[in-house]
This record gives sequence, C-alpha cells and structure tokens, in this order.
Amino acid sequence: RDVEAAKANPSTSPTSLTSLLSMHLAPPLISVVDRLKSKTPALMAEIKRASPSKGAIAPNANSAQQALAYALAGASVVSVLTEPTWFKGSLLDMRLARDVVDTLPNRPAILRKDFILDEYQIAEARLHGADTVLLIVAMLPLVRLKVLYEYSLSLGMEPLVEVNSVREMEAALDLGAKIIGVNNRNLHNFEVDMETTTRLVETVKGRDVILCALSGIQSRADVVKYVEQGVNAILVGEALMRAPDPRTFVAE
Ligand code: IGP
Repeated sequence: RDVEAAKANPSTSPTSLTSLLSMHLAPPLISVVDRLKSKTPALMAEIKRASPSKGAIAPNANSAQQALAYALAGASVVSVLTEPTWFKGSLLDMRLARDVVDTLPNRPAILRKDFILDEYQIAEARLHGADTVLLIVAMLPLVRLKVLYEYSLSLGMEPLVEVNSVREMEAALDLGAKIIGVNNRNLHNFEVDMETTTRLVETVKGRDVILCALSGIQSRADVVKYVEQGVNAILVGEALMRAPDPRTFVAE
C-alpha cells in the first residue's frame, strides 16, 4: 500500500521508497552476475506482449506462466517489460514473475526492462522483486547515467547497461559496467542489424565484462554464431513469446 501511495504522490515518493528500503521491506536479492556467469551462453528470456516496432506480439500472455516456462527452459534471467504504453507491461507483471520463480530452487534473476530515468524507478524495481534494472546509455546524459548506475549498485543491483555503438560502449566501460548489452536494434529507427554485437565484441576482450547480445535473435543458429564470436549471454523476446514452448527454442 505504501508503494502505491508513493506512486500516487510522486512528491513524497523518494522518501517513502527510501524508508521502505531501509525498513528492509524489499525481497531478497540474487546476483545477476553470478547467474549469468554460471552458463555460456546464458539465456535472458523476455516477457514482451507488444513493442513499438512490431505492435502486438502476444497480447494475452500471462507473466507468471511465461516466467515459469522460461525458468524451466533454463533461463538465467527473466526480463520483464514493465512499460505500459508501447510494451503493454506493468510492475505487477514483474512481481508475478518474481513470485512464481521464487518457488524454484536456483531461480532465474529478474530484470526490470523499462526506460529508467530516475532513482525512483530503481527503488520501485527493487521493491517489486527485480534483481536488477536496464540502463540505456543513449537515453541518459553521462552524469545521470553514472548517478543511476551507482544508485542501483547501492541497492545491490548490478545493472544491464545497453549500448548501440562504439562511443556508447566506451561510456559503459568508463562507468565500470560489468554487464553490457549490445542492442542490435537501433532505438531511433528500429532497424535491426545483427552485426552490431559482432562489431563490438573486440572492445570487451580481456575485460571482466559479461557481453550480452540483445534483439533480433530468431534461432539457435543466431545463438551459436554469437557464442563462437565470444558473446556470453543472449536476450530474446519476440521469438520466445511466439514459440509454442520456449524449450523448443533452447533445444532447437
Ligand atoms: C528483445 P527481441 O527482438 O528478441 O524481441 O528483442 C530486447 O532486446 C528488446 O525488447 C529491447 C528493449 C530495449 C525493449 C532491447 N532494449 C529497451 C525496451 C527498451
């Protein structure tokens, strides 16, 4: 109720959320770094009902069922879109996903996938059961990026930092990001270029960075190709939402 009240009245929310956090009302966390390092490639499976580029994908998907199917298919991370307008997601979806995976041994980590601009959204993510959040370099002035990155770390969550170019990759590396996702989809024109990840693999060679390929992954062949290039993790949304059973995609 306090979280709802804080959301309804944003002027009081940072204090309310901070006090909820300091009262230890946030659920237990697991390390996303550990989860991603335990498998190669690690699968980050995304719950995504719709998107701005594709429209409806799976409008009636049930986030609890989907999260359970992903966990049973061996996903290391379940990514939940919480943005309501374009992606038809919600914080409730994320909470339901967390609740269902909580019943499993060695549960996948939960990622809040949204357009994060403010500390408030990170505290909110933590209180709704996320183990980490997405930070998009293209969307944030460098100073804000750093503040949000540090804030997330202060809550125990190592963010997934999303980049789309060499320049953005340099910003992510300067930050000290340990989990970097290369988005093959250009957020300005929605074009997907699968070579975007390939071009950036070299920039993280020899560093303690988990490199993730995001967007446009359709088949096992795409995954095999990325693994050969040295990619550590893959994030798949649409193809998994359309698959009758995510295990078929994983085992394909
Ligand atoms: C998933 P795909 O093509 O597998 O459905 O893509 C994911 O990469 C995409 O949802 C995504 C995204 C984002 C969504 C990447 N970065 C930022 C919202 C905001």
